[in-house]
Amino acid sequence: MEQEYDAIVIGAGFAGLYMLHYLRDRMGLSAQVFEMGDGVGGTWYWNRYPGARCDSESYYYCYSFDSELEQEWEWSSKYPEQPEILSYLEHVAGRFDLYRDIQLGTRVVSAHFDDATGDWAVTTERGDRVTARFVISAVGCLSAANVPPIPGLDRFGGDWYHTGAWPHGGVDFSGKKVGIIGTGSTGIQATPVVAAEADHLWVFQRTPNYSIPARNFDMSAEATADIKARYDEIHQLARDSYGGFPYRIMTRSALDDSPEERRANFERLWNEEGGFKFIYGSYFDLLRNQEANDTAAEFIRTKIRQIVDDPEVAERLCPTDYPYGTKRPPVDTDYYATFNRDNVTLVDLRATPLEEITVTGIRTTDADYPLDIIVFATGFDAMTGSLLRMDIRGRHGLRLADKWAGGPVTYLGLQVAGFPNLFTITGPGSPSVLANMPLCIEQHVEWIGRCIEHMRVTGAEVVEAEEGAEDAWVDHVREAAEQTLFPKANSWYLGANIPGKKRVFMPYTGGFKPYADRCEEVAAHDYLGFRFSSAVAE
Ligand code: N01
Repeated sequence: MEQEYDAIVIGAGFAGLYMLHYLRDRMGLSAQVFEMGDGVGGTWYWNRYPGARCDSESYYYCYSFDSELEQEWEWSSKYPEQPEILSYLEHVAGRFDLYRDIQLGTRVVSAHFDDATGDWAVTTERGDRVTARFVISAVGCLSAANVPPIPGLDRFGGDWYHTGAWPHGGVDFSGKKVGIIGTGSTGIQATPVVAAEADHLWVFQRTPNYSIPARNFDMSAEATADIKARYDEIHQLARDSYGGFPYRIMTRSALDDSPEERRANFERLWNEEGGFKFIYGSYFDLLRNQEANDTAAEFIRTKIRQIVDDPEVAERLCPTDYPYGTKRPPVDTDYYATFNRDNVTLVDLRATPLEEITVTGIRTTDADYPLDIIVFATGFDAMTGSLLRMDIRGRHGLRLADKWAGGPVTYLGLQVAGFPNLFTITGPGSPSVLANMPLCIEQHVEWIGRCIEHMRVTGAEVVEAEEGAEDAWVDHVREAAEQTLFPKANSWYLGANIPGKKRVFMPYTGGFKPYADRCEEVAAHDYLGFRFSSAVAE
């Protein structure tokens, strides 16, 4: 007999843990989580590379759904390291007794909708076969590691690792010649830490990045108490914002200020605030107006030139061909200064492209670099990769991979037409990857939970996005992106990092608050754009 559940949740990271708690403990449904890793935590389970820490501030990069949890948990610093965030998620799993409904070490292979019964049949690599009324994907947006198809990797004689699948025992870099490929948020976090340990580090850079100093600090008892006393206000500020961050964006354009005022403002954000405030607590038009953006970009380039001693290296580290913030803005601790170390060399892959990996290291058009270890900080098949590596089939056997052959289409990032009762937490078409992820996850989990509750009350068994609503949302997502500078960069938001991936701007750029309002409006109008039916209606 196949086990039957009300819902299967795929993934036990931030999204899956809260979804399970919501369905089981608030709604009384039977739910089973399948998690690929041997522990909970999702992103924070896998990404154990040196220097891995959160780029969002701890006091809001956490759940807000339970005030007791919020009051009892203590963050050690502004930007906690990966082990601390993982232990927070493990604490949540224990505190809400979630482990008993999570099957670890279990990769979901397929999920097929049965037109006759209106149920989903889910199978796993371990041989589980279960059915459920709902399938809820909580697989994360950045979970499918991308190891680029560089010729020769199979014959490399040293060790190599992808940052998103880091060995649990860590990697000993001492005395080693190390190459890091990639200068995204991950490479930028890892570089200073690996450099401090390795004999020599070569950083293989294809595209320079605009990184802002983190200005990390330990949380004092007073600062923690102050935050805990103001949580309601903090959450409100975050919910009312563009990015879901509890920062006040300025109401002025960067072009409203004189050059002196602007410099003073950028200096304050760079020196005193650091991190995402440089963009989300700054002039409102940095992502919308090229001229305004140029002022921030030039300020950052000036900083790079000031920090890096060798002017030629500094110039190679300066991005010039895409606007600031249109690739996910990295946050660092001593990244640029690391290039002043004697044991660090920048290799500019634009000037001297990477040709192949050899038995002994990396070969570019210019030189052979002998290496003991290669670190791939080369990112992820973002937003769609982790969904499409499962065989998901909706009505009449429609494969999600076929439906998305031209790029992902969703209604509100929550559902795909033709895939009834399948929800995608932080799916493509939602603002999550441009915003504060835990807040976006909570908004989706609660919306999905209320939608299922609505079905219970009204007696509906199946909910499905209408094609017209999906088409209109896809158009809106595209138009919203076109009103910003985002499409000017070859980013993973566009799928540009994966050879052959259809270039479609995947996240919703309209902002967290307008998006969440839209979801509320849809729900208030009897879930406008969603069709409800009985299980065997079609
Ligand atoms: O990946 P990325 P990431 N040859 O795709 C380069 C989140 N995150 O892991 O720009 C040579 O951004 C690629 O070059 P290019 C965050 O949302 C969060 O760093 O494509 N180079 C780029 O430099 C982030 O955005 C935290 O030209 C190749 C790099 O590899 C997302 O994860 C911390 C290459 C990949 O950068 C992904 O970041 C860290 C090739 N063939 C990350 N292929 C938090 O703190 C790729 N590259 C929460």
